Amino acid sequence: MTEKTLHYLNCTLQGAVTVPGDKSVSHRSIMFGAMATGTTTVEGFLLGEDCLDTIKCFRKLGVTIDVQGTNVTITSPGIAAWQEPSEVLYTGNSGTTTRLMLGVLAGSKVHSIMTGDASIAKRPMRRVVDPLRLMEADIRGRANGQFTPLAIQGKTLKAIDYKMPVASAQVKSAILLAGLHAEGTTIVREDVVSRDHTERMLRQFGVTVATEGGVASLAGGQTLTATHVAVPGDISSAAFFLVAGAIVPNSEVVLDNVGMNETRDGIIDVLRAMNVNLRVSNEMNGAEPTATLTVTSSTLQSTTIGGALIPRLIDEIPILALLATQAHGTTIIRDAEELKVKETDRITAVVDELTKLGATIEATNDGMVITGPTPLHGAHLRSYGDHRIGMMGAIAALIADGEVTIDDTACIAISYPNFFEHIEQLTKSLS
Ligand code: SPQ
Repeated sequence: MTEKTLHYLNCTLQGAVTVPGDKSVSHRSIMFGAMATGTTTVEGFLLGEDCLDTIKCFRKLGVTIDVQGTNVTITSPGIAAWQEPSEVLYTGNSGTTTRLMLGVLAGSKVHSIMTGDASIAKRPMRRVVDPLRLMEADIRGRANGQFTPLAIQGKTLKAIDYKMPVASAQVKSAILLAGLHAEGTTIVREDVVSRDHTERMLRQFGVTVATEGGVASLAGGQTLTATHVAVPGDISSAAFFLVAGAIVPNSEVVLDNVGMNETRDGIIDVLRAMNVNLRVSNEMNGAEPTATLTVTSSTLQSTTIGGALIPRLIDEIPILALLATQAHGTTIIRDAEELKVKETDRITAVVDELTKLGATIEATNDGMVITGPTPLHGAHLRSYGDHRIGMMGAIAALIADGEVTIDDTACIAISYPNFFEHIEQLTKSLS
């Protein structure tokens, strides 16, 4: 636990920062590089704790992974030659590691046991275990596989045609990755397309994946070919400085190389709807599209966030709730009940912590209602060990009239290790 007290007097944000690599893409680069035979190279890798835990898991499977700054080299004998781990695979705080690895390990040739931290121990795993069991996966775990620790005996699987009950890229990815080791063609159907990094990156590794509308499918028996992966900046990390630039008076913040995958960029639509001054430039179309984003402070207006937009910005809702406290009118966030099963219950956490700062905010069953603009004052906040709640509190401190203390800021290193350095870099005191 690292308590931090923040007090910014009349500050403004000026300058440019490069946000760290995308967490979702970084995890997948290690997993896919480990599944492929040979040497995969990764640039722009996120050195966040979650992704470092993914690396440690694969080292225990006999994969050689060398980290030099944000460049990573993965040398693997291929999934068919992984060694059976003699130790438990520890997935830390990472839902992505735990859920995607379930799909990968279920189709491997090894027996393994996975467990994570106290937050992971409470997050639901049946959403992945159930479809994998339909594929004949052999997975045992606490509460019949709902919670970690989970034991997985790898084997050849059977393809399924699966209609997703929740919008979740983790569930979709686990099924598709298991489908690589299944007899037949695995099909996943979604009402709204969740983030598609798995489909895009599998293609980079030479796998044929069909995607049309909300349907993704692949034939079993395909192997991955080692390649090079360029990780874009994480739009979920950029979100904190996009909002900071919008709410701190007289600010201009430039963020380059931000991932602009259309299944992830819902925040851009919301910023525009809320009248944020945002410029998108230098657009690049690689395997993952990127752009430079420039934001300047402005008069904000309320909006409604719900429906198909939710999967495109689910991780940005805590920081968008803070933005809404500074907007004129009532912002409604709905259809976001998935927030309750993230690192913590993010509906309760956001409402409780923003209330302590003086916001007018109420929780609903599937989101929250925020009325603004409200001046924020100092408070003693909790992060609940959730990186995104911790960062929301720190950005709130930039506009709070008084000291903001956050009980545990160490968790921020899960996705944004140099977050406070970037705040330092951008803040200029006017007093
Ligand atoms: O990995 P983890 O802990 O689940 O991380 C979070 C986050 O806020 O960083 C969610 F708590 O991101 C998920 C995201 O919410 C990462 C992810 C992925 O990489 O596939 C998909 C989303 O989760 P889900 O449950 O909708 O599939």
